Amino acid sequence: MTSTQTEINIPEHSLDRDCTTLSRHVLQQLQSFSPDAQDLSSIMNRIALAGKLIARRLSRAGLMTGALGLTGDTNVQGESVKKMDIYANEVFISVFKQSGLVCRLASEEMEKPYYIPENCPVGRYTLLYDPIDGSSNVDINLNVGSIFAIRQQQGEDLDGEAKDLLTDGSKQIAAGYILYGPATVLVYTMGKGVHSFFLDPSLGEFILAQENIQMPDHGSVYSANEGNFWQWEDQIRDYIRYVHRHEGYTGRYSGALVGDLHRILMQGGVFLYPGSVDNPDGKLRLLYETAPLAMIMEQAGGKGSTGQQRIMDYIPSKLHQRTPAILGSKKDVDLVLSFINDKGDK
Ligand code: FBP
Repeated sequence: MTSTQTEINIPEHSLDRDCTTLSRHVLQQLQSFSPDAQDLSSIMNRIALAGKLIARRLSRAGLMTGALGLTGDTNVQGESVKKMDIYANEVFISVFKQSGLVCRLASEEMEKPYYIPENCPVGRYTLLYDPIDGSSNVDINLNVGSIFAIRQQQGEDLDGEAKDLLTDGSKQIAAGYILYGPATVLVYTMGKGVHSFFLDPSLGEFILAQENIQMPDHGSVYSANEGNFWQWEDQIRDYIRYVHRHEGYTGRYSGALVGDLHRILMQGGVFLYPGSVDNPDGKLRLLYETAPLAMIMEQAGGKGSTGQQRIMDYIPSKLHQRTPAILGSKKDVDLVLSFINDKGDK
């Protein structure tokens, strides 16, 4: 430092934190600069780019012509498709073109996986994703999210049936979500803790906010669509009656799984989307909704159950397999499970 320069007091930690971008953090997590580590860091960086593009579109959609509303089509889930669902789905595909990273993408909006020819077979990774989670919120400017998981492709998948994806959650190399709320937040795990990043619009970068997040063992929040109450099994209804009759519980349900789970990650509690008489497997999809979020919950000290088994152990029989879901703090998930396994002695 020359004698003429003024000493600028930059707290070491804040500069270092401001420079901890997502791609740098992934390399730190992997403690390696190997080609595989670089690939995973690049994949996460492209997921971040998809998040920035979707956040920008959401922030402007209300002023744009034709950005909101229905397309008039029905997707493989039998749901009416929103224009934002299609936009976001295309964004995830576009950010991986010409990357040599991801050969195959499987999404809630596509019956079959999408293959990026120029990335195959060199790209050994598959991205599974829900481009817009909480679609019922998107046209009324309430919080929505994107959910993702990265898996390694096993075999050549020559018949395009992606059978190698029909395996348990331990095959997820990374998982996470992006919450489009007042701020845009990306939360991810690579099996070494859960970490959150806030999008700094002035930098256009996701910057590290919290590392190794551990959720409380118990929280006051229970999150469920009680409008389905009479379609649920007795045991689930008994659990809801219990939280209604006992102090210290409060209901919170935003209609967007990502928003409800983020609250529970930060404050504790439990989210449940049980099976019902008509839909014993419930509504939520395993490979790009409940399995990625169960990995996040477990890495943060929580749990994810179908009611009968760990969601992470569940082996799907088809790409768009649904599972009942109970996700959240250890003690709160155990309480729900105690009612499910209850033999009438409560
Ligand atoms: P989408 O991915 O199609 O939005 O479906 C998932 C979801 O919207 C979750 O985000 C939410 O928790 C749930 O479905 C709401 O379902 P319901 O309206 O039946 O309560």
